[in-house]
Amino acid sequence: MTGSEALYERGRRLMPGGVNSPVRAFGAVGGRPFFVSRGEGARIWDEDGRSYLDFLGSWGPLILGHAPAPVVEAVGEAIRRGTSFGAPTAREVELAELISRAIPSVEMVRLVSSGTEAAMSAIRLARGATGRDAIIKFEGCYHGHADSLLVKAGSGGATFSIPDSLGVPSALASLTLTLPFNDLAAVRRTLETRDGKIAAVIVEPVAGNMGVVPPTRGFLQGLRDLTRHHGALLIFDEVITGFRVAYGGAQSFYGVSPDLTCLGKIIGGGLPVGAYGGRRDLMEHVAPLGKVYQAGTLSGNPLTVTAGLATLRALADPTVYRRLEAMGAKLQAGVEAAAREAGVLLTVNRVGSMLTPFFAAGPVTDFESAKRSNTSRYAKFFQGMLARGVFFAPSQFEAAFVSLAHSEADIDSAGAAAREVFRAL
Ligand code: KE4
Repeated sequence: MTGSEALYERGRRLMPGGVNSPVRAFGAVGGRPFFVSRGEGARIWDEDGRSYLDFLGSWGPLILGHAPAPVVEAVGEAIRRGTSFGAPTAREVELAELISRAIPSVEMVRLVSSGTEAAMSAIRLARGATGRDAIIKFEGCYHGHADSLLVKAGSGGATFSIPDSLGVPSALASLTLTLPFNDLAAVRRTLETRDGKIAAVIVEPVAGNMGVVPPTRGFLQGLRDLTRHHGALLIFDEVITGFRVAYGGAQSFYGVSPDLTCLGKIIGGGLPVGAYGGRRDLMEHVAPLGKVYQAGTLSGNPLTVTAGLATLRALADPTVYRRLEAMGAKLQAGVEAAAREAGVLLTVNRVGSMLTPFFAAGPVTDFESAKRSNTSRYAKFFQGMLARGVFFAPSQFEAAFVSLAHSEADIDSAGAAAREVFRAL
């Protein structure tokens, strides 16, 4: 057995599916996962010495690529001073100041250790601050695995949700209303019929978890206006889009300010992180100031914060997002040209350096249209690209990411691989 195969056999005996997060098991694309030995720049190497151009980037955090010098040097220096203190440190203050300057709607912020914790805590805060229990989310949007958010649309026209996992009490799931993404009329109807009952609307301002689906014109501003009119809070889950689509996140890209924002991924530079923040009057409800409890042993961890600061400081250069846009557009053009040449039905949705090739006629504007994709063709695309040394997301309903470490030649290589793969589909 090879390196990855042997590790998989050992791992699956001790960890469910041999992985520590389900999507890594390649369930949606078939085959067995390879085990990574190292990453450098735009590439990763597996335990059998094969290398891949990496367009997953650890699901979003690695906007600078793997082991970027600023992060390696900063964390290498910080670790010699200790790994965790359970007491406040200067760099947590610096990161909070940087986030608030970059995202002005975040007047106060709490650092946590995952995007799940960020979204779960933002929901609890919204319920605590408004005294209301119900929340609205959108089909196809994912906000981590907290019980209230692991739900799916109920049957029939009812928008009350049902659990989307064993172990989620239906009583809790029914407090989450699930609506179609980009459907402002459904939001208006729900807020009107349940006026005074909705604590918050939580949304990925650019959906990444049904594949990339941008907001239609007016959708985000409509959510802003409707929630304000009905006394519900607007929560932008920017765990993916924060510092990805713009230095100020999707809220600066689209010019719509939420009441609360969830962050993660990029702000930790690849180390475990999450954050939630927003209006000061809301955040002052959070313990120890207020009565909404949330805590964490490793929240604001010194190494995470050091990696995050090094990453965000590198992104402060305004030319960065022009380069990410240009490279994202180049990858989209390469994949689209390959599909056209081979007569393969493909719709690529992209915002900046996050994109998804849907094997569907399109347009893909919500989860229903995303689900019309030919997922077995996506699986063949994924495996074909992998065999040619190009690593895309192991699911049709995820995003691919371009980093600052990707060169034009890397993007051309991906396009060439796509041409071969599409011809063989
Ligand atoms: P984490 O708990 O995985 O750090 O963050 C949860 C989360 C919250 N909000 C959004 C918009 C997210 O995309 C995520 C996590 N994203 C998934 C994949 N898109 C992480 C990959 C995984 O689950 O292993």
